[in-house]
Amino acid sequence: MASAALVPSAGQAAQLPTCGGLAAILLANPDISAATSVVQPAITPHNSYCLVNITVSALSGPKDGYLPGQSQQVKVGIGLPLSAADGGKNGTQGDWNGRIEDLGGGGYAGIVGPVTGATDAGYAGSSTDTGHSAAQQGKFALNPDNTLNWGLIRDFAFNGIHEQAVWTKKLVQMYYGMDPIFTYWNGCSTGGRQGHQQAQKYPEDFDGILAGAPAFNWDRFIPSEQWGEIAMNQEVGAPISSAKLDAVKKESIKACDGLDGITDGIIQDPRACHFSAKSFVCKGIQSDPANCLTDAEASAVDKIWEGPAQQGKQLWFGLERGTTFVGLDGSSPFSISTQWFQYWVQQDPTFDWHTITEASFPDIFTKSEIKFHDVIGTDDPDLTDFRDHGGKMIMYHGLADLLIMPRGSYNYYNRATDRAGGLKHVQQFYRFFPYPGNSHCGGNPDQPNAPLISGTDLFNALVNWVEHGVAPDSIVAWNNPDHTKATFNRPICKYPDKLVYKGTGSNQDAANFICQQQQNDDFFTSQLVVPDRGANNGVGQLQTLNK
Ligand SMILES: [Ca+2]
Repeated sequence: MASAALVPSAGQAAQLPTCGGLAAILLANPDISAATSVVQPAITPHNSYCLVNITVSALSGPKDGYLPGQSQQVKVGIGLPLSAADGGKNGTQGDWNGRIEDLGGGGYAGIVGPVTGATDAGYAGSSTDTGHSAAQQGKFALNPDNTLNWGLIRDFAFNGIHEQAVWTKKLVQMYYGMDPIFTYWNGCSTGGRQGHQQAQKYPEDFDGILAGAPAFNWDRFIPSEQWGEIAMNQEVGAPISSAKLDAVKKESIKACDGLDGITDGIIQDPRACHFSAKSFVCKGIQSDPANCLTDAEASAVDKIWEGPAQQGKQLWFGLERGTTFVGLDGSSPFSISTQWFQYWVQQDPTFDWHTITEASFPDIFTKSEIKFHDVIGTDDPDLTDFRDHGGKMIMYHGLADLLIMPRGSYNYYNRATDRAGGLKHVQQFYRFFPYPGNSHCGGNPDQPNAPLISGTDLFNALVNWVEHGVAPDSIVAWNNPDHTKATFNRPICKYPDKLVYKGTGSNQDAANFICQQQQNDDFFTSQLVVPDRGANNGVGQLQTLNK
């Protein structure tokens, strides 16, 4: 449950430090190696707030996994709505609404992002670079002698976000003289993995977690991001042209749009779509060769959709049909997975991914899993402590995500369901909202009628669940961020509930749909993957949703 609020008396409030005074107090702490604290002026559309930048250096040297003489350098930026002492007056204390909203990162992190998304709404909010600079991309993990820097890896995987949570809370206590009433996490992609990491490893830290398109299962999905390039290299000898990939993507949407009963340009559940690129092979002289595929190209595209497998057993998931190939299967591979192979798995900056074949892929996939599952897999399905703490978590994922395979989210959610004792138990504290036709963390370029992920609406639903006990069964979404310009709005149903058209009225209006409650997921058996060799903690075993 949330910490009890302690409202400072007038006398206490008078003794609280101003923003400018926080840095000196912070620098007296031996774990803080750098600190600044400066009031940021209001610049339209942002309110004025106090920005505290700190560097946490609580760990150092070989005993903590760093190089000799190297110390932890976790940078955290913390935004604090102005306290009463700094002239704030519109909230629980000054301009502060009494709550924290910590914000997640993207990719390999490395950036202290803006915090005005939190402060403008009255929240104290923060962001961390997780201990390294974005300029290094994935290279930070490898020391000059090609050994792994486990200190920096652990900072990226979990220490950085924990320090972010701890120090944001400390700053709130210092600046406002009271504990936060409620504490939230909000992140997508890497931020979605970080949210799950908090729930799994630091279950007391947050009352509510919003986690989108999570980059969990990191040790398995990151190498799988390169699978398409490996398949194209082997089957075709080069990347397939973007025009051809675009054409076969459009064909897959056309083929599978109607499976859900409504021809609206949206594939409601791409797991129902089994369109094969072989039906898009050029047929004689009538075909336009730029608008169809060779046999070899069709074989590669089917492999991209099916995902990597070993002797017929699924290792990980592929891109969903209807998803653009430009993120992972362009003229050059996705840099996060290329660097993953070079700097993490092989520990060899000269490693050339072209040497990986379809046949050797399972070995390098397994190597990734064995080396990094425990540090960054972030797929522990046991959320008991988070549940017992009173935590609530909402996960969402666009079903046309061009970078992170949505079936990884179904897979984790099903494992968490099994561990929690069944659907009705897991839904008490953890709900999943799959967004048809949406891309990575939002957007719907290929299925433009698809109602969009709204981080704001999802976050508000989370707050309502945490603070008022209203568990969301559905979230209404629009296909334009400006709702007055939207042509479609639909409810997004919590998984595994089904969107059902009532049979009368416009099928572009949310009012004419219901979310039909389901006790089971018809497509679940298609999500099985081979057992997780990193931890052997239940992945791939048939689990029972229907308890
Ligand atoms: Ca449809």
